[in-house]
Amino acid sequence: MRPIEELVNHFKEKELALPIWFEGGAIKLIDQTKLPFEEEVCTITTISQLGEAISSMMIRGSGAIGICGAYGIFLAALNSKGSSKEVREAGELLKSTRPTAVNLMKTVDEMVAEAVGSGDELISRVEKKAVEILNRQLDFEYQLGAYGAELINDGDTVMTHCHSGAFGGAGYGGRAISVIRTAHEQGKNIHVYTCETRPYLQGARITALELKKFGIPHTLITDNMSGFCMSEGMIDKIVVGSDRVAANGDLANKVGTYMHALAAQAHNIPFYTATSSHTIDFNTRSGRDIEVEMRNATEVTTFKGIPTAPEGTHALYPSFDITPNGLITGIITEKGVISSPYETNLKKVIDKLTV
Ligand code: RI2
Repeated sequence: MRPIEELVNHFKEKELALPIWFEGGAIKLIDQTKLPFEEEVCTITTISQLGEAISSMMIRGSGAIGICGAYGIFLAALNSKGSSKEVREAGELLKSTRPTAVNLMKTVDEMVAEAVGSGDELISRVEKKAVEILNRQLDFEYQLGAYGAELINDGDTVMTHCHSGAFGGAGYGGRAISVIRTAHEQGKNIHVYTCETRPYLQGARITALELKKFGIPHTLITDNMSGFCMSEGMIDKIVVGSDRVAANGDLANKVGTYMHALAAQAHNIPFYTATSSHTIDFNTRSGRDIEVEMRNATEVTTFKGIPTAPEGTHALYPSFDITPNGLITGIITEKGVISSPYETNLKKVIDKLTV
């Protein structure tokens, strides 16, 4: 059995909610557009299929699409019988699928850097790196979950946005749900308000599914209810995921995050992002330098193909927004919770272990 298949079996024994894995010579992934009503497993045998799965958001979540980079480059090495040229080409295709989450770019670059030599030697090097990255991503979730859980008190109501969870990461809880799940597993009595997150509904369809699976009490709200809930004193803390953290601490995350952060500041509610060193990008100076993915606006004017606006209505779909660092109370990482001034404090903590 290949090392990567041994790792997958080990992950499955840990009962992780894997969004993607390697089995029988192919990549398998859960089609997240079908959740929560179907857990359809798709078999991916080519890089173009994987690229389409990422672009169409069959698999999504910055941690999970980062992991696609690991599995994808390994698949390319296998399919090309160890051709460094074809592996490099596969890397460029994967990096072109979605521009905002930095994990994908970083992971692909790490994997392609191992694709030296040729044939079985190249395949073996690439597979070894994939195993290292997959283990690292899961360790991040346990570690950041533990640091973040220290911020959560017994009895807290925690709001989150989008889905920053197991299916969006390495299988324990992604970023935000790793914090929430760890606090719950420590016996803290917490309640989660999850925003539905239009138009893809990551919150209603996937976060609610995971919180139910983990036995964590939760309430679903629409995105435009967050201000009401905060003004009524229903929310004690907010924890969201992250697609890219700039060198100055500005945060790119699902659209709507910025709005929640503004309301949180108005109501003196602590606002945290859960991330990892792998999502902090020192090559991006500030949020102004982060490319926000603009997705097909038909996802706004229809739901599951049913029109929700008059024919021909013009719509807009920025998939992310930028929350300025001044609205962020703390950045939860696998090495602790980093506070402002982020420009200096991020480098102090992360420089030593930037991956
Ligand atoms: P982790 C999602 O974007 C959201 O922005 C969410 O916060 C993040 O990625 C989850 O990833 P999309 O891929 O923070 O659903 O859990 O568009 O890594």
